[in-house]
Amino acid sequence: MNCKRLLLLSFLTIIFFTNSSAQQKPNVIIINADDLGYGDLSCYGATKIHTPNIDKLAASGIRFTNAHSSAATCTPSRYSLLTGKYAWRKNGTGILPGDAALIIPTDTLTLPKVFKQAGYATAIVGKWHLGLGNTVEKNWNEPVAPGPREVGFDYSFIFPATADRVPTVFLENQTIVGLDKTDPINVDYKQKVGNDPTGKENPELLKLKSSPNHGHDQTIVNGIGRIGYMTGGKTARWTDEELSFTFLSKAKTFINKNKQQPFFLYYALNQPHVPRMPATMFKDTSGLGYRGDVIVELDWCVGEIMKELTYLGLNKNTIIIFTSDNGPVLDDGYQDEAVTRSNGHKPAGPFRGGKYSIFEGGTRMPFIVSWPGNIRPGTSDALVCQVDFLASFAGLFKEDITAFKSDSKDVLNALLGKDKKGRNYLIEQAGALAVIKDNWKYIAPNNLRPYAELTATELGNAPVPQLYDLSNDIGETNNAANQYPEKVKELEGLLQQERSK
Ligand code: NG6
Ligand code: CA
Repeated sequence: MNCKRLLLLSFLTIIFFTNSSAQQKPNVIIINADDLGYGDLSCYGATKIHTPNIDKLAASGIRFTNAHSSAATCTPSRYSLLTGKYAWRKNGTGILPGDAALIIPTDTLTLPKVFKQAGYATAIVGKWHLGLGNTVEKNWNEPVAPGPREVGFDYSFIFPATADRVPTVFLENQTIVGLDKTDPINVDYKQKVGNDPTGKENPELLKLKSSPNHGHDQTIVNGIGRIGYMTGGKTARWTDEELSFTFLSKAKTFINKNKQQPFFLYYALNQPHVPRMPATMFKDTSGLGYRGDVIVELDWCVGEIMKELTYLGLNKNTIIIFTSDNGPVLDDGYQDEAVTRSNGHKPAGPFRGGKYSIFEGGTRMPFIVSWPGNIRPGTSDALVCQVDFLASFAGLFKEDITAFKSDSKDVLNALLGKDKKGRNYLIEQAGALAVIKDNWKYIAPNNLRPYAELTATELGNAPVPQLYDLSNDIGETNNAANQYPEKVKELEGLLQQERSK
């Protein structure tokens, strides 16, 4: 062989190996919906709502029936997903206002950092709600740090908190998008700033009225009253009807840019969180009002991502995990007909309670893992939690995280359908804490209110120990604590042990 041919051959070999080793690592997309319940998808038994794209994802993967978020509200749930730690161990991890400081320490290992160490490009597109910057007071008109980048995301396109909290703007790589510097943004959660109309003073300007006594009557943006006050930044404010398209297009761009190398995308959808304001093409498509319509919209977004992966030839080498951050709620602050038009739809499926609740409705999540060609489709009742992503992917990449103190368990085999059990037990968090182990569920006694009037939620709190045998009482209606004192003791012991860690 002459010298030139040898050179060419070695060059081709290098290209081949670089490419093939990159190809071997699967891309990972975690799609996290906001306030979507176990019963909100047709593949989980919904009959009044149709979610054909997510159903297709489920049919190509594993549909979990005993999978959980670690908390029944957004901030602690998302904190756990990204840090691998239970949020109840740390103060200040409750639902954050839109001007909060970052609550994830920048020197801790996180899920995106696990991917980065394995050579992945990482991104978050969607809802953040974990705080930004080091302080509450901050200049929103300059790049804000620390934030997603310091937590491990190479690229971020987010909104800071929730769709019902100011500032109602997007940040790309921690800089507000489309801001006119001559009209600076000012945000305040204590008092009104500037002269923007508020829902309280100018209800006649609202296109979506807030529910009585829920608040959501401060600064009006796009005809919707929000929590918190803001002024300025008129060109940067979002239009709610475009939220899903904006996030979807940024997610697709990230996928396209990184199609040649392994990537991790955390796609944090905001549907069906309030305010529910679907794009026009989805209005009145579900028959259940805007809550149903934004679920149809969410399903469409998932379908578009799947189509894009197929178009790029990445569908076989991409793991998609679809789940939600906490259970469902109908009236969470706006008069959007979610209650009056629910038509018998059961957003939490067979479970009791919902968002905010320590009953299963609060944290038992829709949860689908798809990896075409690599996992056998089916259902699994293995006990898994979003807090486990960190250790499971570290396991996949053979990263040694033994020195890292966390609550995350390597349940990779369960996620891939090879293990039917999952974790031994799990601590769930709402106001109170609960333990779920085998088919038993124990809720620690507490003095919190049992019922939230505003959202009509059974919170699951009681001053006495509660024990439910989920094998024949999935709806947690029959407290069996007196019947099984030993079981109560065992599970209370586990809880104490976890608390003292
Ligand atoms: C609550 C809001 C609710 C929602 C929730 C956060 C009131 C009365 N209700 O405090 O509308 O924004 O916070 O939801 O203010 S979460 O999914 O981000 O946790
Ligand atoms: Ca939520």
